[in-house]
Amino acid sequence: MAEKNYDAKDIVVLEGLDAVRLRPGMYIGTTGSKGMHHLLWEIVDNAIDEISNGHGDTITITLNPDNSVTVEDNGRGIPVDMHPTLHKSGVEVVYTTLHAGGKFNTDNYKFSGGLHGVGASVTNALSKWCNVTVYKGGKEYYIGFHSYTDDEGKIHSGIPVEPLKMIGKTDKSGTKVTFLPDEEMFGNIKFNFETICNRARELAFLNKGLRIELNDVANEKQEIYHYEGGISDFVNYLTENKNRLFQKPIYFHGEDKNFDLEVAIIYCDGYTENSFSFVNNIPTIEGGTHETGFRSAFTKVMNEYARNSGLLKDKEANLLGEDFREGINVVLNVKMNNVQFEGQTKTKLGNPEAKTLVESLTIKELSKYFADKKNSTTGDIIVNKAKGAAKVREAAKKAKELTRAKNSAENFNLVGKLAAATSRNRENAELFIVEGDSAGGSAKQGRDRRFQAILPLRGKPLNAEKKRIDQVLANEEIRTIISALNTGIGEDFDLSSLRYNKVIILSDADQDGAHIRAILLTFFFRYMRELVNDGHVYIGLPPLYKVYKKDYTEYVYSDNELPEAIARAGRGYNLQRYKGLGEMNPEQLWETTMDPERRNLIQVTIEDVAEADRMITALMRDDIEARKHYINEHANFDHEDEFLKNYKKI
Ligand code: 28F
Repeated sequence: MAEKNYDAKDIVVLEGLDAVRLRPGMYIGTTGSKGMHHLLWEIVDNAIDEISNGHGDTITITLNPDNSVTVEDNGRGIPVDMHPTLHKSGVEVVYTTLHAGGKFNTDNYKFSGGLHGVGASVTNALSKWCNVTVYKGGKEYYIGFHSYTDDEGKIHSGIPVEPLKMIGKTDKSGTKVTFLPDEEMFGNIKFNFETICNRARELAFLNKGLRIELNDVANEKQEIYHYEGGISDFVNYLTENKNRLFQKPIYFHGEDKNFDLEVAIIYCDGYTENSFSFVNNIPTIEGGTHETGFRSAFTKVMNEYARNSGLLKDKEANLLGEDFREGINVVLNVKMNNVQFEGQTKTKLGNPEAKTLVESLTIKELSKYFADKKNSTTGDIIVNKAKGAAKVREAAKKAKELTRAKNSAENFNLVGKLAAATSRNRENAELFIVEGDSAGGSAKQGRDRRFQAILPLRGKPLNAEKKRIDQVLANEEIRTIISALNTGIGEDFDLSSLRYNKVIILSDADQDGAHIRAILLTFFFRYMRELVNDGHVYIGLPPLYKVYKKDYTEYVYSDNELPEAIARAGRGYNLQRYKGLGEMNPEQLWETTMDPERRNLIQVTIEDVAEADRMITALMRDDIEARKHYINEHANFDHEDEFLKNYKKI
């Protein structure tokens, strides 16, 4: 597409900045840490837009010691000329006008990302101050914005201190922005280096060739992300801890007017599907039309390949989509205009044209890929893997029919282990899944039986990562959980049948407990993901210590807090260390771990599905050595462990 060179007059003007301070949630979702990080991503998105349109290649993000953050790119620099009717520089318009930007004019940039496309003015509106430097045409320009309180006590933010001015000469080209989030708005304004690293890595994978440098000045940390392989490198990264069935990922790219598609595929020896899709760099966690289009095209092309190569005989039935999904790892990257997001968390693509375009482009490009003889080994591996899956599917279907009657009788017994709650109200109902019979016994006695149900788990439930669905279903512990929750699993999962609003995993604070917890989370992640996405899964934290004296008791939940608790207790204190839940009597278990007023819960949220998946894969590996290695590097099964760090503490 011919690119139009535009200037300040092209900026579309819609609204003023006050709206943002008034209702920040509308623009950045929350005023918590996630919302604050959003301020940064708005700026980074603009830099990415510029670079992905062919101008520049590097973005640097620097966390400064005063909590401000600097983003710089080496693009063309935001336009500095005067807007003809607003009589302000292009930079000032972009930073003070809501919805300002070429984003709404498809002539300017082919596609535009932007988490919600609201832009830099939102960041400015929610910052204490914001400084912008533009390097353009041999000159350096500067404008500063700040927030202040007027005589009537009203706060004004994003106000230019002076108009844009030329401050010197330069041979650089690009834009540099530094801002300090407003502490009154966000409370804690510390950026999280690791969170930023994870998203920056993802952005570097999704935008081949883009270089992102991250610096944490105070902690002297630096990371650089740059992938010439783009999403092919991404699927390799995602499957680093798995056994791949072929070495080079399938990769193709296809385009149509205002539509770009890029797909990378690799198969591994497991049975689960791992698909990650993105639209304009935004993860579409709930999938949508682009995924649907891809699946149908992939199944079609692979069946054609299977027939043409003689791997599937005339008399044999076509392989199903689900057969091709076992062990597949896909990254689907779409760039398009006018995206519509739907679904519970607005992470599902709704545009109907995305289905047909992804479908036709995939059929075209993937057929081309397999027409090439040197890719036939890969094709054969995939078809043979799918044939294996189809065989098991047929066998499982027969077995299921045979045992259906028997199962319904057994399910009844299984739930017999469950100490149900007396009230039928689901709203505040809680299910505690408790490690071990003795802790289970204490929990049954200590609970508030009106709304708390207890399910004790003997032994370790089966590792859901390594098994096919029929084996998962055959496991007694897992079946007990499924029947207690009442939702069904996998494709049949139905959230509206859920009997408990909170599902709380209670395991010991040791290696075994962590393993059980990881297994349960893997199971929920693989077979009841909606339960997790919808925020029903929690981890209960039992205390690690009791500090006590004659008339004084304090429970301590982490090693960090212990010294302070000891200081509070003063001289002559006693210290008890809990090795497991089983050491607590029913009253203690209630006071410390079950009473909604006093307990500590961690809500399991999968904000970063890709990282959670990598972690789960690593933790669940059969290969003990690799697992140990991973655990040593990343996790110490404390309450503060790495595994829990991705999950939000409530
Ligand atoms: C550190 C953050 O924001 N980089 C940006 C550009 C470049 C242009 C531009 C941006 C004009 C009409 C808005 C330059 N020359 N980094 C950034 N680099 N915005 S933001 O244009 C702004 C649009 O609506 C640019 C010619 N065309 C565009």
